[in-house]
Amino acid sequence: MKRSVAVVGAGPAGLTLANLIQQSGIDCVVLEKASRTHVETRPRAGVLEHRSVTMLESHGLADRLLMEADRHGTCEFRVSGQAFQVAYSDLYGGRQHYVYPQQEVVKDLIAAFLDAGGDIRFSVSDVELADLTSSRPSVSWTSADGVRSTVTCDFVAGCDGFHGVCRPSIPDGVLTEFTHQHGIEWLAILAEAPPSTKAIIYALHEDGFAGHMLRSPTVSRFYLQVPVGTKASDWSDEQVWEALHKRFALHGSTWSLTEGKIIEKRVLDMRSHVVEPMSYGRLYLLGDAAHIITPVGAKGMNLAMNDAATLSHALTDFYATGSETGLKTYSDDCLRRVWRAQEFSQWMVNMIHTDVGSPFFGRLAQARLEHLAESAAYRASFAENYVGP
Ligand code: RFL
Repeated sequence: MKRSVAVVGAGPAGLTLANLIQQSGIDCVVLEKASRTHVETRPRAGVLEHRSVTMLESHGLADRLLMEADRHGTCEFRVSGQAFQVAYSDLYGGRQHYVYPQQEVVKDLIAAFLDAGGDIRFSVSDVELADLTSSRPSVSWTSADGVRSTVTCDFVAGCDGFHGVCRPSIPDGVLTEFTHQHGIEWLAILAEAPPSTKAIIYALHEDGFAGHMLRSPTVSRFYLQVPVGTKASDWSDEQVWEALHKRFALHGSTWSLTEGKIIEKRVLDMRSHVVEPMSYGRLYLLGDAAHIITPVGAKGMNLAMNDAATLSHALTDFYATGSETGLKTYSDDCLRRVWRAQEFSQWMVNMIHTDVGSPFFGRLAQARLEHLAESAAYRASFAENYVGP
């Protein structure tokens, strides 16, 4: 089999790239380890930045999203039973977040790609990359019915997430890895409960952080900071709701938290990871394959889609004019955005956790929050980074 581009992984990065390059007339095949049902029902992120939506819209890929997504322009902080809100949309040119679950983004991108004649192979195994520094690299895989195939191509797009095979196919010593373990763990909870809020809530409590994110009119995501080393099974559903009620509580308010059936409970180990450069020979890494960011600030899915847009421009330019400029600057262009997001996410991690590092950092978190509550200039900077510069 011959294709211009082999895309490994059908998450937000791989599917965005596949759609954009297909629209530019560049043929590709997408190879995905999981089944179509699995990728279309895997709940993860749910917040899209204005920039990501504009990009999808300009390619005709945002029709359902624009109809169904909730718009958000305000978030709320709760500290010691008191709440204050930051109307970040008003502070940054009316730009808003779009609340739309990642599995719906994936569903829409798969449908658009297949409708336009795209080729996705689901449930593949034993994916192997070869000849990455030659002008004709190749990717081999075994299909669900056991047939081994190989595609030779001009470029390989490694969109297979943090645990994929693309990054490990790069020889030792080529990549520089930057890793930070935040020393924090969150219990991520998905519940069939209508949101109890119109704005994302970040609550700081002496027992630890709690977050209330929105996903849909019937499903909410919650986060609870838990002691490092905790297992999800250590927490019964009753304990989860009890902790959420306690950490979100407001003094002298009638606000209440609506409970529902808990459909997912998993522990997130908060870490950040970036590799440099994001390419090797004819292999380009995108999204989580190249960088992991904490969920604080909701940047992961957006960075993955932005990488795809950058690589799509570079490939389109290459096939239209023969210019390799965009391919050569791909890694640096993406890394600038990635490090800026990492910086913001780290800033926010430090602001919403009062017990990380040492008591000194706890006091810094308090000072940062007070600054945010009091200073319009500080809030404007927060708004720019939060909703996406
Ligand atoms: P993905 O989504 O992991 O997709 C990679 C795809 O590659 C497949 N794959 C392989 N395919 C073929 N061969 C192999 N050997 C393969 N190995 C893996 C996988 O099956 C999968 O389909 O990576 P991508 O496309 O880079 O997208 C990244 C985002 O998924 C990720 O950054 C976000 O989900 C992170 N994230 C959030 N991001 C946000 O922007 N906002 C949020 O609110 C947000 N919340 C979250 C999150 C991630 C979470 N978890 C579970 C990690 C909340 C959670 C709980």
